[in-house]
Amino acid sequence: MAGATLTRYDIHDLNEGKIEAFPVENPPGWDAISLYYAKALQTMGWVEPGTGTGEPKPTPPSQGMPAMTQRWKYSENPLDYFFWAGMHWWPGEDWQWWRGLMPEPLNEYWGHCTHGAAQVERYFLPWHRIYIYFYEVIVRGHVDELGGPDEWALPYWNYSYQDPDNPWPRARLPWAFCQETLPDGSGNPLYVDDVRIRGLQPAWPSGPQQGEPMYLVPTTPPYAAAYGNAIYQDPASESDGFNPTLDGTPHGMVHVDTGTGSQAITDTGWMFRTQTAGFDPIFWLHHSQVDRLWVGWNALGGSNPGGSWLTAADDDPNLRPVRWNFWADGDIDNKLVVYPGEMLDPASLSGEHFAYSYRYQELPPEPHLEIPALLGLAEVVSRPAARRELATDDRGIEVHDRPASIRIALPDEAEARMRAFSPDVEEEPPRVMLYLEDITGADAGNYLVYLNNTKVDRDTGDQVPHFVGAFTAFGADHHEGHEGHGGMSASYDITGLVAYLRAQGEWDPTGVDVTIVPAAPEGYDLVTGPVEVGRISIRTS
Ligand SMILES: [Cu+2]
Repeated sequence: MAGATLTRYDIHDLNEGKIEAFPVENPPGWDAISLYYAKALQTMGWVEPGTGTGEPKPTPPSQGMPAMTQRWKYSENPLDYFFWAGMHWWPGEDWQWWRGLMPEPLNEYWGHCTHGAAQVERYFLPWHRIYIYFYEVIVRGHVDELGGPDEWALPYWNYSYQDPDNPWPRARLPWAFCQETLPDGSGNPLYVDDVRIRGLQPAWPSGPQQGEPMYLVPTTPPYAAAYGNAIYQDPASESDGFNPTLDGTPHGMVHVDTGTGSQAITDTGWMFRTQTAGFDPIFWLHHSQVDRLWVGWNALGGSNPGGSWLTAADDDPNLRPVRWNFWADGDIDNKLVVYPGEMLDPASLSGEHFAYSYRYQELPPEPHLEIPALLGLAEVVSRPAARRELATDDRGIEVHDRPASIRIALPDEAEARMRAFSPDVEEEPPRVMLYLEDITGADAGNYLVYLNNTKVDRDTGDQVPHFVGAFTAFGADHHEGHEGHGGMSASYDITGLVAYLRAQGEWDPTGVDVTIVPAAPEGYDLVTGPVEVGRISIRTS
């Protein structure tokens, strides 16, 4: 395969027989890519439900979550699934009550995913790219031994698929993840019917919608916010980086919804926590999609940063270690050290580490940014960064299961700085950004943000013009307590919204109402914990 370029396919298209190279007899059904993925996992230490020994048993006392060893054989061998899932995060690393249960010595290759604090956050996209690439290499080895397709590559779960007639049709689990058995009658490792492991099920198992198909909630899959992000804008570091907004939306949002059934049906699905996410086999298709969104963002002009940190990064003593160790052959002694700078263009990988390059079946379309278009504003992407502080509120706001609002006072100078928004002023309006910082909450979920509308509820979604965007607390527990970082942050370009509110007479020059609502449907008890946003600020260019 040296020099070859593999294609990563949309798994829904594969299951529906739309990819000719991998025909399906009675669509939706088993195509060779999905089937051999499932077969490979059977050989990578999958444990038939109900037959696991649960040894060792790192079951946390309060979560009610089944031990990972009930589904995956514990293994420190890079040919096995448990090893790769543990590389993302091994719960023993920071959960003291699990640590004692870990065989000694703690495996040094586990627990290195990158989410959260700025210095780690900049590695979020590249670390996961390298991680799933070498996982794909290992799975390809198993597929080859099983006599599967030579062109096997990791599919992607295209939950962000856009179809105006059928919104988010792929925001359901892929068909192959909804089948209890493979065609030969053996168990399907992709299928998980235990809501304590995976909250998103083929159908609602209980509650008012019991039996109906389960989808990610509509505000979870969109990627428009991430595509509007020109550079890294974490105010804590102010350094350029890779598209950090992708980490939150849709990446973290999808983790929360998949783990918790949109925060409604379980409290402990594996995808909900970074510590356990890698143990759900949907994880890899989710990250294949995130990687595809990165490729698509680059294709639309989003630029990657440069700098020596891309080829020299390794353990930083001040942070949870970021490591670049991977394996291509299952031999623990044949460690490959691959840095982010070596994989910035996955379509042309070269050098001894890479057996092949890869591409995606297709890239996502350019998203539609409605409000700026409506107002005829210039494309916000090319605008200068908004770093001049206009208003900051450090009181903090805690959001439980109901909407919560806070009023941010605007200074007298606000009106002068906003004057260009008036219809009779010719100059271009400033770019206006809303920052939410110090977002904490170890078991918190997804939230939606609105400006100047305190009447919204959990069913409002993005259906009012006051909708700003979403944020997730996924990963927030990762770096609570790290020096200088009280939590995660989210930022939104509200230039168009401010213009809209002024045009509608809904802009008050003395203050702005920020309302935060859990992104979970009404009618269900919210299973995620409260979130706290410690600091809210508005900045202009
Ligand atoms: Cu992830």
